[in-house]
Amino acid sequence: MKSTGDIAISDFDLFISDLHLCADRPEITASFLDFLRNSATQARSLYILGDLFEYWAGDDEVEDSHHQQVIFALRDLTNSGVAVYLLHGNRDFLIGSDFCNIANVTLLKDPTIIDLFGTKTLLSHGDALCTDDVAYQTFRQQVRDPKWQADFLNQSLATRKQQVEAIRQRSEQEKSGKSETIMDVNDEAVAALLKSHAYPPLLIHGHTHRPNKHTLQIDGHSTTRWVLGDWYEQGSYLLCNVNGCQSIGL
Ligand code: LP5
Ligand code: MN
Repeated sequence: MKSTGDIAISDFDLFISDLHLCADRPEITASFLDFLRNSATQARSLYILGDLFEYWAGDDEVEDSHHQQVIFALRDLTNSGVAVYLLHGNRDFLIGSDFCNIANVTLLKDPTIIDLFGTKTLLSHGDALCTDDVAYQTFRQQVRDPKWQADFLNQSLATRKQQVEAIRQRSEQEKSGKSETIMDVNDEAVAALLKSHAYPPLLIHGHTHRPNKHTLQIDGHSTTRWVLGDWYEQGSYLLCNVNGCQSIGL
C-alpha cells in the first residue's frame, strides 16, 4: 500500500464497466489509457465489470494493435501495485487466460462476492438480471455453452468476426423493437440473486447503461444497488472507500 506516514492514500477501490473499447472510437480509448495512468494508480484495486471491449472474438485478438495498448496499460498498472479484476460482459465473455496472463488481470466469475472495506458486496455485469429479455437470455444460454464456444473458437478469426458482425446487426435491429423496461433488470431476479447470496448490503453492476443508485428492501434487508455508466459519451467510475461509494465523471 502507498502511504504517507500513518495516512494511507490508496484506501479506495474503483469500479468501471461498459467501456466498449474499439479502434473506431480512439477518443474513448485515449480517455481510458489516461484514467489507467493517472486516477487508477492511486487505488488499491480496479474492478472492470464487463464489456471492456466492444466485442472480443477470442484471445487471438491480443495481437490487435488497438487492444495491445489497453493490455499493456493494464499490465503497467498492475506492475505499479494496483490489483485489477475483470468480469465478463455480454460482449467480451470470450476473454480467456491468454488475455488475463498478458494483461496481468484476475478474472472473476459472474457474480462474485467481495469484501469491500468490511461491506459484503456482490459484483455482476448485470445482463443475467435482464430476465424479461427472453430473446437475449436464449441467445446468452447458447453462447455461454462451453461446447458452443469451443466450436466457435475453432474457426478462423476472420470468420468469427464476420459472425460477430451479423449478431451485432441483429442485436441492434431487435433492440429497437424492445421496450426500456424489457431491457432493464427484473426486480424479482435482483431479489433472488441477493437472497441466494444471503442479502449483501451492496450490489454493483453495469450493462443497462442507466447509471444510478437504488435503495432496496428485500425480505427486510436493505441493499444499495449501484448501476455503473457506460463510456460512450463520457467516462465515469465508482469510487468506494470505508465511508461508502460515489460516482465520479471524467
Ligand atoms: O450489448 P448491448 O447492450 O448493445 O445489447 C445486449 C444484447 N445483445 C448482445 C449482442 C452484442 O451486443 C453483440 C455481440 C457480441 C459478440 C460476442 C462475441 C462472441 C459471440 C459471437 C456470436 C456469433 O449481447 C441484446 C439485449 C441488450 O443487451 C439489453 O439487455 O437486448 O440482446 C439482443 O438484442 C439479442 C437478440 O434479442 C437475439 C439475437 C439472436 C441471435 C441468434 C443467432 C445465434 C446464432 C449465432 C451463430 C453465429
Ligand atoms: Mn453489457
